[in-house]
Amino acid sequence: MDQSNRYADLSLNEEDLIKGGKHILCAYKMKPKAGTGYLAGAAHFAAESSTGTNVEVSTTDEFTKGVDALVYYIDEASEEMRIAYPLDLFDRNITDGRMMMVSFLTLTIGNNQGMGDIEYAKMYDFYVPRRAVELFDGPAKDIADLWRILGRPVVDGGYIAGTIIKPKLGLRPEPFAKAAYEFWLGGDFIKNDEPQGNQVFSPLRKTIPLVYDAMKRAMDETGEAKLFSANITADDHNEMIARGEFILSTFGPDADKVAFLVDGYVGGPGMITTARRWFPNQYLHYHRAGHGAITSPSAKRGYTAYVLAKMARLQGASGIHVGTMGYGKMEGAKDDRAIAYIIERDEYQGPAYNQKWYGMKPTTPIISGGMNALRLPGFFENLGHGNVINTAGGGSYGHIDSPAAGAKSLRQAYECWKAGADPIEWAKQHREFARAFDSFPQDADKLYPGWRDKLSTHR
Ligand code: CAP
Ligand code: MG
Repeated sequence: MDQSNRYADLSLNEEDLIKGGKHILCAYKMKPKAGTGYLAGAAHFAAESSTGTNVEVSTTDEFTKGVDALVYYIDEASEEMRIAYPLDLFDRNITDGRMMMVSFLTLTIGNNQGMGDIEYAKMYDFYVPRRAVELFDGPAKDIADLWRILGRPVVDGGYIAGTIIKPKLGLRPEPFAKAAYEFWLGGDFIKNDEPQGNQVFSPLRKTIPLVYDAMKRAMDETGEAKLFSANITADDHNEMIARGEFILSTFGPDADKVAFLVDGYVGGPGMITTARRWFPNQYLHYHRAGHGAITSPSAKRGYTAYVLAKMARLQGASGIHVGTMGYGKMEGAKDDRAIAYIIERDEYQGPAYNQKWYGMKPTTPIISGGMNALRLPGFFENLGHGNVINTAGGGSYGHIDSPAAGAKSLRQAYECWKAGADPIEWAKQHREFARAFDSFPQDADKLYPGWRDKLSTHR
């Protein structure tokens, strides 16, 4: 059934829709199944994403039609489809009237992902009007709060050298805390790896006190504040609260140095909001493990990593992993810079929409995945700044001298970029950075050909 007479209005003007401020706009790459006309497929997509189904129903009235989602732009050649969703379609809390991300997802990227007449559709950008920005929580804490704790300027406080306790799993409490202590002797920030929690061989109630003890000893020895991002991911809301409260009570006077890590993609929006609303004093660290299933360029359905990051900021993530833009081990490309820019700036022109954030706190780009000191200078050059949290697991615990040397090599790499120095020349004056060449010789060969001879007397 062709529903384009109801669910499409190609006379609508995008600028007018934005000026009107009463619609969320979504841009998709969509291809209908063979035999389905492009506009007909798009209209059915909009119907299933708002007020319709595959047939007319007798209960529809004029009011209903007033909240129809409407296809307002298509270009079959580029598989471009844009839909305007009336703000009133989206569910609101009965407790405080706020909007909720699960409703955005269930409408704009819900049933429409499995329709019989749609080959695929993937959201690559969306626009929220000012009113929607006002109605989402946004971040409670941001990188300025971390820079303050670290004794840095709260504007452009720069690079936060971090790691992930490795191996990913298998450390019992004592070796876990030892690994933390050894990194903190040189670095700023440690996170649980995304699956680390309360495994039977590393009970959280035993591990966390030892981690706090390690933090205190490292702070005493270095005279520097340290940060820990503790994973509180759990299916059960009450379990998350129990973990968070135990961790905060354990860290006691240093609880402000604890961020909470949530595996937000696999956990879903509810898990993020549980952390955001129950622990508003803690930096909320959004790990996106699993996102590649739909954000990968090889995936034709779902949404992009850019969309994921934008949703995370609206939800209140203080920081989210944005990938390594082709410099690390995970999928990525240089122009993934956009994923950082959309969450850290107060306005940004994305792939389809210009988004203003009206002062909503920024979300920190968290850079992780195969990074080490050798890969960082090129990364910073591409991004254009270093106001990020970098968590390098292999890049720290794989340094041949020590985790602390690994941490120092990361910071030295940042300072090398900031100074605009040649990394080989910089390595001659910075031992831990030089030893990163020996630690990761394959990277060194690829990134700095001839390094062995040039650094022969400096390692
Ligand atoms: C990195 C990491 C990160 C992923 C996340 C891992 O470890 O801890 O979870 O990189 O990817 O488990 O692989 P390494 P992204 O530093 O040892 O690679 O940041 O792209 O979501
Ligand atoms: Mg990990």
